Amino acid sequence: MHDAVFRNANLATMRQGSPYGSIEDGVIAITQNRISWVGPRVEWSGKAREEHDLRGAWITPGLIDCHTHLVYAGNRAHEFELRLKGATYEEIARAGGGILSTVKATRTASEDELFDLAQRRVRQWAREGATAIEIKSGYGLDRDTELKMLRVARRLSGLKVKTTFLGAHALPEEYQGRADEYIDLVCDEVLPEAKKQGLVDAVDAFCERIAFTPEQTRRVFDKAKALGLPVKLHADQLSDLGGAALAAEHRALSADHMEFSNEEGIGLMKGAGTAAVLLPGAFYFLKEKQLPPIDLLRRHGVPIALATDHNPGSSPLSSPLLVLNMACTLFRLTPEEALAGMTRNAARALGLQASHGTLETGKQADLAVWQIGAPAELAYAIGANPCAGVMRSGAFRREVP
Ligand code: DI6
Ligand code: FE
Repeated sequence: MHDAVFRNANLATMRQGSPYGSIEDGVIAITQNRISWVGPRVEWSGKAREEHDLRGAWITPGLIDCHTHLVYAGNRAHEFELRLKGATYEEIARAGGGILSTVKATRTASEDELFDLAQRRVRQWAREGATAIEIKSGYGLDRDTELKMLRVARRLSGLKVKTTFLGAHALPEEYQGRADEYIDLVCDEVLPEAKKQGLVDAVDAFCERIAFTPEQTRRVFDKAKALGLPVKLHADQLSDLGGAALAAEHRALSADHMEFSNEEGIGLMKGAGTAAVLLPGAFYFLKEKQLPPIDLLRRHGVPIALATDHNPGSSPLSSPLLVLNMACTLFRLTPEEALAGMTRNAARALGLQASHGTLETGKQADLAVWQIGAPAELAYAIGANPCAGVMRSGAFRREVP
């Protein structure tokens, strides 16, 4: 006997093998927060305590946003104005604006203020069918504020949250000219404490001309490894520093951005099981010209995930559905690749592939219900929201908060 069954639904299971892994006129059953049966109606003969008629709606795995910087205070609308007058993102960062201006606001904000801001943001993801989100620290750049950000991320409700420690995001003002000493602080003090307090699921770094060198990134990754934490990398966003190869060398869960990544690095990623996370929101908002190497990723069979990169500087984007559309219009992904990017492959980029990202027996019952006629509509529409509800851990909510 199953706990609940959803009938009269079309299922985009996102299993590999057929387009969207789709099952029209399908049935999905849930028992103890897990998918206990999934398949076509004609093969279903089970019984369930609760029955729901979905009247032809589509069900997909809940969307997963695998790269965000969602906890912060303030905003950077003023820098947007400066950029529209011709300043570049790198120039603003070098002049002490950019990430460091968000660091100031985030250090000043109380933990409860940060929590209220983040909790309000998170609701928008749930409204658009997301059931899981990754959130990075990195706007504290000191021990107390990094820990504060991670505690806030852990307190959020409504979505499953994976936290990532991004202490190596930018060099704080008080360490100007002493980047290696700052990396000492990150490795010797902040990261071990965050780990000890149970606040970290993975470790990330920004390897870039305006941030940290490959050598400094290596030190952070070695420390993460010593603490038993998986790594990911902001790789080759603005220039090719060999980020893709560096991520692969450390068997990273993902290399993210990748606009300037080279083929050698991409080949190594395949061997290391490292996913690519593409971030069309940042590409769009910074008016980047260099497209990520989509064809190379396809040719080498590297799984492509997508995410909002939500942050106040380079991607103030709060819509997972718009990411699907942008991935198709800007990066020429197919709507199916886009949906895989925010389900199956996003789960991989977070190390959640055993429990999330597809509709399969045994996986967590995290799913989204959509009023659409075909799954391609999710990537096609701009600004529409056909989400009729989400289910997380087996609890269905028609009225998403
Ligand atoms: N790359 C990005 O796109 C964000 N962080 C990063 O390393 C930008 C963060 C910001 O501008 O506040
Ligand atoms: Fe980012």
